[in-house]
Amino acid sequence: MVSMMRLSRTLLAFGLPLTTQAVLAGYTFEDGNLKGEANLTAGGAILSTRQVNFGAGRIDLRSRRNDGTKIDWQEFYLKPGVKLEYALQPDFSLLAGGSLVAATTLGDGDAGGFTRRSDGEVSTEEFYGGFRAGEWTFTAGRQNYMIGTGFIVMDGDLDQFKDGAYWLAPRTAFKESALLAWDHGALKTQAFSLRTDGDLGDFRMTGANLDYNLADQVTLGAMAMKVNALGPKGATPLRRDGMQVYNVRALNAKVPGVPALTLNAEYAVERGHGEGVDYDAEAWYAQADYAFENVPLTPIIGYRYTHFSGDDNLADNRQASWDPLSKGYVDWGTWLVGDVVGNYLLFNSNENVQQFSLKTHLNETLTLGTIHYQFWLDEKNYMGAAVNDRRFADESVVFLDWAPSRALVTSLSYNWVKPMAAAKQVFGDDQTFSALEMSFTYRY
Ligand SMILES: [Ca+2]
Ligand SMILES: [Ca+2]
Repeated sequence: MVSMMRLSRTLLAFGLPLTTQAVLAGYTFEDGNLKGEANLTAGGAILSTRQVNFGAGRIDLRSRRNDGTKIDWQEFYLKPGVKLEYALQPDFSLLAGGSLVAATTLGDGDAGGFTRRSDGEVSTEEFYGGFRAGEWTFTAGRQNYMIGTGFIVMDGDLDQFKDGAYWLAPRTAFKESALLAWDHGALKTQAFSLRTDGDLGDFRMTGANLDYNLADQVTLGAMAMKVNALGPKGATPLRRDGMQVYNVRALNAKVPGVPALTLNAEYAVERGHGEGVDYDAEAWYAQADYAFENVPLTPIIGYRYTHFSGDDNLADNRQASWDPLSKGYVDWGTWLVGDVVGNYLLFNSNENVQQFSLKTHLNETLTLGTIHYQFWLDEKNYMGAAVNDRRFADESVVFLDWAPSRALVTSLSYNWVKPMAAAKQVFGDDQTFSALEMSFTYRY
């Protein structure tokens, strides 16, 4: 379907719909019944972090070595792709597509210890075939798929270790997947079966999703799926075999008489049992954004509260921690909650977050924004260790996104995190963990 990554950060900033990315067709060609597109995406980032882990230092996840508090690194990737459609009849076409990702990490490796200087490789990203018959589409293989805003299902591949480019995260495709979609105007529904990569825990999600656009006033959605763990038992901290996930959402809701106000909300539960535990977790958010269209710089102010349940008893047979499964990334804070906290410290489980945002448009191509996040643990434990206080940290970011053309998107940001009681206790330090980030994405 669509792959957003950091490209869409600015598209969303300009209030363009997600489908705008379809406009970014690369080199297109048509020959009789065959039409296709070849495209190339290139991305790069230069990152500089200080007082990593609040002064406790960066821990390499593989060697457990502490590499100090000053971590600087660079990431690059290239992603060439091709899409083909061959019409056998006016209403029936064969479809095929594929792409490669070549990524690398240079310098000290990322601040979370997920990648090192030498990490990076070339691998197949998408590779699928299928057909379109009227309003029906069937595709199978390696492909991208996203539900809603990527709250639960979007990124099927965790970019870590030998993948390289942890922060840019160019890999998102699901493996050994099948997708049957019915696109009937305002009503869109899909049946899916998707396998994630081993870094994410190697599991399969099988279910169905439905979206209904109600007169452009709100898009209502619902999803139900089952999770099967395919990797070795105990390979991930959270168990998930046999889990059932149910999700309802209302996105881009307009309030009658208040066109400047946009509301978004979603609610999800994880139920069922397997691997000796009962699943009993929940996650939800509610967000309001207000756009001042007639004020200089057309500011948009926003507030969001997000809850990812935690587990008050890690020793019993009830797993109450929300499992983020294959959450994705579409824009600042969604669903990488805090560029520092979300990348290196908390991963959408056992977490409550208040988010205050302000975005302004300096001109057609420049967006200046700021976001302030306040983090609490939902239950008094962090990665399995007990803590005395729920208040975890505050993160702030100031970002400048520059999109001189539809093809090129660049971003400069400064992010800083102040530890609160829980983070101070966990890391034994109280410095401000900061990150200066510069990145670009170019798509032909
Ligand atoms: Ca990824
Ligand atoms: Ca429990």
